[in-house]
Amino acid sequence: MSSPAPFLASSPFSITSPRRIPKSRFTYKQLHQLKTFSTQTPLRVIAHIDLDAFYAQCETVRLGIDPSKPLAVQQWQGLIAINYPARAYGLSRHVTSTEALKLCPDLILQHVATWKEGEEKWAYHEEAYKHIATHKVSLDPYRMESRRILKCIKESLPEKEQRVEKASIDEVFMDLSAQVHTRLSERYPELSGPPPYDDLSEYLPKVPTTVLDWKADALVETGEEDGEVADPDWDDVCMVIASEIVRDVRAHIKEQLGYTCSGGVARNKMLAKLGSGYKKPNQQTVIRNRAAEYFLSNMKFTKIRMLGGKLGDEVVSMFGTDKVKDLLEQPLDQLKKLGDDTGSWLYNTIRGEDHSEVNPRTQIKSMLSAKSFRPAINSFEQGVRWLRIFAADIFSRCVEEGVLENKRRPKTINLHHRQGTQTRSRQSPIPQGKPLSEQMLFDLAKNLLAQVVVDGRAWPCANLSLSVGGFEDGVTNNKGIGGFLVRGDEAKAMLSTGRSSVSGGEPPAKRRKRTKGNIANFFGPPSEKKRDFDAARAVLRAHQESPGSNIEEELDEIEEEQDDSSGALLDDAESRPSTPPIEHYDGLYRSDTPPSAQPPTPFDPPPSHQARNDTPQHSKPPALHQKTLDTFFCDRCNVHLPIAEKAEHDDYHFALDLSKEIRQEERSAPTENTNRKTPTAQKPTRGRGRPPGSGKGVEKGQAKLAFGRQA
Ligand code: DCP
Ligand code: CA
Repeated sequence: MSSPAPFLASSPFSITSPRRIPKSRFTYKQLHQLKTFSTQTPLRVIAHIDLDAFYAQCETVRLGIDPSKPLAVQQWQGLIAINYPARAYGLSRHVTSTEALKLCPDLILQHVATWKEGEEKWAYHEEAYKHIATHKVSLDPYRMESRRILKCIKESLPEKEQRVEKASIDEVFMDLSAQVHTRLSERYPELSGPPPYDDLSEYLPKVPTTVLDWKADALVETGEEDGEVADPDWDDVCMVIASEIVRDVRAHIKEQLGYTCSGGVARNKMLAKLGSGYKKPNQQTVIRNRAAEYFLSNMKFTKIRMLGGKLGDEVVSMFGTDKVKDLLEQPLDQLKKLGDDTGSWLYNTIRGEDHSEVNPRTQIKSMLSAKSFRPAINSFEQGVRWLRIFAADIFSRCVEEGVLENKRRPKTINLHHRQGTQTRSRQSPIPQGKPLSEQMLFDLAKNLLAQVVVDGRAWPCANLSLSVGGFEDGVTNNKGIGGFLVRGDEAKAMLSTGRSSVSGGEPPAKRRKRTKGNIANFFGPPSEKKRDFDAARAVLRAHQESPGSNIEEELDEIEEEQDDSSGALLDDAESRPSTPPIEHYDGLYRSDTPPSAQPPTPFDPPPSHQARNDTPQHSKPPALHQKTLDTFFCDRCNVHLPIAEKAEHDDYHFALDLSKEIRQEERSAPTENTNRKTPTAQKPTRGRGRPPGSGKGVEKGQAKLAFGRQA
């Protein structure tokens, strides 16, 4: 494909030359823009790296197993990662461990590490799959490896010319433009001089070669007869150089850490990601500009980044096709039926245009640690044991975020509690004046659970989760006393963003004086309940008496506000047939979402799932299970699902509601919050349930798997 028209100036022929020497299609200006990582130059080069069967490779490397042996990573009875030798036996994430062993008797099954209830550190436990009731999955080993890989990638690129963005636990984007510019100038001195007449709109000279060496790279076809033989231009040369860099980076990872990965090279993130998934494992694919249009037109748009989930489903149902080719025929105003910003974004995306930046800054806004209980738990004491794990888990991730160096720290802590169909949430500010510690998080969490318990009807509890949010850059110089306290307005904002909310099977609870509890709800507790209640009351009392309790007092002042957040969780639920166990996913919000597309929840799959054939079941369009005796009907998704999936599906809604609530809190400005009735009142009007616009390439709020803690 040729470069888009807007990039062309007058004519790629030298007007000063009497013989009209043919020149490049690109100008000096466009070449210079490479140095500054401009998103506008057609010479731009972006790479995407995706680890092959990541968790499986982590286990293979950790255990020193021959990588040609089939291995899968197990979580309870399911498989979450399958290496390529095992995939040859037809194994996928959809088979259980028992079925997998039937298909591949030599399969090595390694269970993920787990935290045991009440313990302070995760470990690889024997027969962990038997302990779903008392253990919680830990992704720390994979996070650690992920960090080492990121470090290795950064080491293999020149410090001043690198721009690397971690996109998920096993994916990275790299903007190679500046480095490519340097190599270009070194190799082709004719490019390093100033433009003729110092005019940056002059065209570059022609590439002095007609053949480029792509080594072992897979090149996607151009679809044109002369596409392959047409002379290369500088955009092709940029890609060859970028491809060399990617090859070196991949070799460095293999050499240093033993992992294989796949790479994609193209002019933007969207195409680069499609490239890395094109041929796996251990290969790299280049999508030259001349091939991009043809490559995309033969693709299902549901494979494109951001179109794998709800938005993609919506487009399919609106236009009755999942093919890019068909969608290309739709004029812009038709696509704008999806909303102005989304329509424009889609229009450009299917034409291969994506000017989003590679953003090296991690912008975690919240972290979540959760556990579904089967069987449910029944006491405050049991809950507290899990909270210790959650606090340890979250604190270690906060350390990675630089809380100890006061780089960033969270402002609020939230506890979500599910009992039957009812979800309760409690939130409190995290005191900002003293160093954040695991104990502090644990104490705050315990206090929040105690509030739920004294409010009554806390047991049996099917799901507990703890999250911290409102991450802000820390203040490194001395803070005045004001920095130590949450001020009235701020506290108000925290309260009104669902500090105490109930959703589900009963109407919103009346606002209570939460630190006092609601004894009326606790009619004649039998002795066990009484003990539970007393334990919770004791925690609340201790918390009130602690030196930091001035914050609570301030909050109590505005306690009487009506809490009307019960509707907050239900308005725009995504339909998905089932979900992975929520322990898999971290609530890690980052700034990388398509313009106007709904930011995924913390429980959305990593984007890699949305762009490949082996899409796991939870990111497919809603299942169309027929109604049978073995199904149940989910009225939120409007589908019949196998009864066996009910518990998991309920968890999914719980997780979804939770993430929406967190998101809602993240989005709400203090002034809006105090008046909040339901989220519908805040919803933007464009599109269906979309956040307000970004058509300017602003990306925000994508949920990703987290990178791990420091090794
Ligand atoms: N993962 C998970 N649960 C899922 C999907 C993925 O726990 N439902 C984890 C395990 C994977 C890792 O995330 O190893 C990365 O996901 P990918 O989709 O990139 O899959 P793999 O890396 O396993 O395989 P591929 O070679 O296809 O990238
Ligand atoms: Ca992967």
